[in-house]
Amino acid sequence: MPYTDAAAAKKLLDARPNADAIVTALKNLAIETPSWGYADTGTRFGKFHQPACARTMKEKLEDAGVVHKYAGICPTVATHVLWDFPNGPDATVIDYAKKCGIEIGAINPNVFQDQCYKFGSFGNPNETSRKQAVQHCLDCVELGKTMQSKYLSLWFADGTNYPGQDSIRARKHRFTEALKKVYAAMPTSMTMLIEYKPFEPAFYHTDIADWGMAYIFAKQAGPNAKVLVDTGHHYLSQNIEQIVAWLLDEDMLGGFHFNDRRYADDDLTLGSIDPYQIFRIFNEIISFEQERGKPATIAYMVDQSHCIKPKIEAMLQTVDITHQLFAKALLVDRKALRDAQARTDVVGAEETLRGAFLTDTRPLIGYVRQQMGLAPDALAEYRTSGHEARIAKEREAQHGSPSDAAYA
Ligand code: AFD
Ligand code: MN
Ligand code: MN
Repeated sequence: MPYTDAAAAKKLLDARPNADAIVTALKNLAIETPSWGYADTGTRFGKFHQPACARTMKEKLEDAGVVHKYAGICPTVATHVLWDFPNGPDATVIDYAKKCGIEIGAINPNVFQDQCYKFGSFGNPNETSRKQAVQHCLDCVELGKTMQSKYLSLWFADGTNYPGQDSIRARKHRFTEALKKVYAAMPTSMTMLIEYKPFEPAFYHTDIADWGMAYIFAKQAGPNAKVLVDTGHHYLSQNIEQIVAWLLDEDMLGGFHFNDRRYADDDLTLGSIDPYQIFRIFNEIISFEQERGKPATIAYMVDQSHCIKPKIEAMLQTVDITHQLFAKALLVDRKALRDAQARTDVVGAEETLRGAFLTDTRPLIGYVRQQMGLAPDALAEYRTSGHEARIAKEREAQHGSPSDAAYA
């Protein structure tokens, strides 16, 4: 059992002069899970029900609390305003979250579902739609204050589907104006995260399509606006760790939405397709932090909502692989890497990096988790708990199973 292999964990740590720092970093890693990752979802062609899924905000908070109970490193839950607070701010959510052992994290406005957003939100040529979108975001800032949230996390579906449909530059100017208005309403305790995405649902151009556009909008808005990197929001050939390195160096990396993809924004569980890429991202972060001598302020958040896996199990998988890959990046021998680079010893440098990636860090995760008073293997512990079957029975009895019509 890799997670309980104490000898392997000891061997790994004994070989590192910074063993204590590695263990501390692994204990302090905090990953925010998304409320929408616990509710029923599907594909663009239909929703698929899971009996154990969360139907209410309380159940989403309960599920996020269960993930934190088993994972131990997921103390906050990101909220999606229209889905989680359909009737506006609800201060009881804070207390219930605390009762579930977690706190409210990022506030995600929703300016992509109402009919008035058919041609966009901040970028819409129709002023009334733009005003509604700005007002919703201003309401979200107030909600964030009530929820004592540190982050206003903005993603826009805005763009066009056909050449000539609208002026790309006019839309850029509309975004600048709207973002500045929302930014001005934020308390200094809040950070605006601006998320980019190359395409979908817009298929000719997306108004915030890449990191450069998000960077410019953030710079225009103010010092508490940063870029949010969703790992699924890149073309297949893009070097994401290079983007991360630049944003870190410019102090413009606000956070991540973790998920994996084979083709597009598939929202698969992290590391299920390309774990090496996520390791390389963490390698850039850890080398930056070690060179600077202090941790960067980065919001590590999950953004997945696949309908094929049980929701809580999928979340525990993502959190566990994040912990493992983060540990691998912590194991990189930075001095040996720098020396090999300085000698242009390409193979030596690559083997130094790749050797850390190929190291099985499950024994180390198991050791750290036991130090935290947790079972060595969170997923195995959860899967044998019977929790999924229990809440499926309770929730179906309470809410019934939605008819297909409910998902039309
Ligand atoms: C969709 C978008 C984007 C956003 C998320 C939550 O592509 O990633 O962050 O929904 O609103 O996945
Ligand atoms: Mn996202
Ligand atoms: Mn996405």
